[in-house]
Amino acid sequence: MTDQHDVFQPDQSIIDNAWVSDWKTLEEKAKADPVAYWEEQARNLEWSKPWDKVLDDSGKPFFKWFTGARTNIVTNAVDRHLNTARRNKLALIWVGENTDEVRTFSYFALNREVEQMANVLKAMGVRKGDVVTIYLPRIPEIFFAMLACAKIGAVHSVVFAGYSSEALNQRIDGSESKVVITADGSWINGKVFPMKQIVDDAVKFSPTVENVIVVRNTKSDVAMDSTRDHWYHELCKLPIAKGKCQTVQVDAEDPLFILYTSGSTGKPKAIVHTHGGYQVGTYTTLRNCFDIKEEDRWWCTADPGWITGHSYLVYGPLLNGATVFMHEGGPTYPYPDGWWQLIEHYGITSFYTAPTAIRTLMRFGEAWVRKHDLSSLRILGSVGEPINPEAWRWFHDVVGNGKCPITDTWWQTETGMFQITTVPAMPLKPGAAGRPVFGQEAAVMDEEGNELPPGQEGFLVLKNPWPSMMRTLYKDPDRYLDTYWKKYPGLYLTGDSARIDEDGYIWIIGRTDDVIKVSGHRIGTAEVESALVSHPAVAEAAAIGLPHEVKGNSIHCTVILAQGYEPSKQLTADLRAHVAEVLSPIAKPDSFDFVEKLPKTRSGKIMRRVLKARALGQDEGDLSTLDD
Ligand code: 6R9
Repeated sequence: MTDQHDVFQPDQSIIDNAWVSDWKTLEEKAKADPVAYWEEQARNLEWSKPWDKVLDDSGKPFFKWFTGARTNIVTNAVDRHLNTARRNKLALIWVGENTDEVRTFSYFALNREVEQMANVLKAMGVRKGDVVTIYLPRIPEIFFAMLACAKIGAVHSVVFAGYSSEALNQRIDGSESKVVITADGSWINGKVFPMKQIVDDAVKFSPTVENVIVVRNTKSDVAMDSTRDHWYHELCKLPIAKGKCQTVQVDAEDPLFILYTSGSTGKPKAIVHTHGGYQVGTYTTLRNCFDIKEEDRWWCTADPGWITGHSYLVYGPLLNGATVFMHEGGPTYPYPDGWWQLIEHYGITSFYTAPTAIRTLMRFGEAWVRKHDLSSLRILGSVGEPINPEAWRWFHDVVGNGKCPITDTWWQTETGMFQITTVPAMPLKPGAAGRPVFGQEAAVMDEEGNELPPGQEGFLVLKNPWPSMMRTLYKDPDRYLDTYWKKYPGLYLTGDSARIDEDGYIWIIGRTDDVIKVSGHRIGTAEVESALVSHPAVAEAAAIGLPHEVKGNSIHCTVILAQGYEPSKQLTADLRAHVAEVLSPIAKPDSFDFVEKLPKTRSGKIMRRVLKARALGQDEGDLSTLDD
């Protein structure tokens, strides 16, 4: 089957002004020698010692990049700008949920803040290689904290500010953090989310945490343990916080951060990324695919707690010397034109968001958008899940006024940078993610390991290593091998299904494993199930994703109740609240079925396919492996 969809051709002026105009030539060149391509890109950044080897694949699939080189991502994201006129341009514009609250930082000021936070961490005994857990909302301090860790060679582990205490506890313990950086609370639609209280519950049983740094944000009352907790603004007054702080030069392969993400089991995976390759990957892809220039005002709406926030809110734009815009609030509070108002007011040029946000805003109608002058926009972007053609067209026609290319970016926490996307000079197909990035090749495979021809759906794999690939799973190299490299030796298994069309454009269908994307958030069904069975009323539970008009997927749970419990509206509400409390409000199930029995194979595996068919009222298909 070929795809007879619309194709949007970019305007000649976009092609002429882009970093990458002749994309076909560059694609061919990078394909012929990916390692040489990446070496050329790496030369755009500073290294205090050059590499001996660009790619060391001797221990594959534990690939190493730029071995022997010394660098630090902060040298490139902050320090090098200080020696140029860029030192006085804005690095960060921050607007609170209450949009009267605005804080701005030039590169010079950003550096001062990062030095201060780094000095504090050093005074607390944080050393190279130590992991620091960061549990902060979308406020400037999350930039300072991440960059401060990187600056002194410590490893940050950012935990999304919506996770609950058990999930946070699991991530703190897994990384053995001695220091946690948090805030008193965060604003969500006018209400305070009690972050400090969640941290208190999370660290109660953490054997490793010695210090908790608390940023004052919502000014709410919080309990402070005088032996463990410190207000950040008080620490900043101390002599320990003052003075210069050198950026430590680290090995290119030294870890920069770990980031937990959901997989097929209840235990989240801690993805490891390094300084050298990650900076090359994020710098290059943002430059090519969003044509980012230093005069751009770049707004990525993702939370820094996810990979999109790491790569394309914090590191990528700063590496490119752009101005980053960050907003604490969501898309519809207090009115559904808050975001459009901000684009107009701050002259945003590049706007990168998620299909779920677009679909949410679309429902409020065009008038909210048309009220605002969005003519500063020159490029739009999408990430997190497939964008349906209808949402694509609305984004393109209404938000972009028909003149901005949309860069749909397919990638993962594991890949660190875009893998399948477009550059602005390429023709666009609404609903297709695009082509493998320069230096990458992708294929679609069948169960037996054969590459499938164009048009056929199968398992999406990536063929070439790339600089910002994860290096391993923290303290779990075997799981790294099993999850990503075992099914098709030599090929990276993405976990997604896709098809490739005749023109080489890739259409992503969705996850093939027990991971669901709900409003762009990655949630493991096993995490939801283990949260459910920790409730006394639940004997057994199975969670699946069902298509949802706005969220992309919704979470549907089939539950066997414990003896003595009956299904009721109240119980459903209790179970939803329970999942929100032990895992996260983002993982709240949308619907429940209460049953006596779950469909299982003879070996005891839940047949999710059958649950899905039942929930959707479809044919249950082949039931020969069902246990009875
Ligand atoms: C960046 C990010 C990764 C999974 C991935 C895929 C889905 C991400 C997408 C997309 C279609 C896109 N995904 N971007 N699907 N089109 N543009 O989202 O990372 O949270 O690790 O999720 O998200 O299923 O495998 P992460």
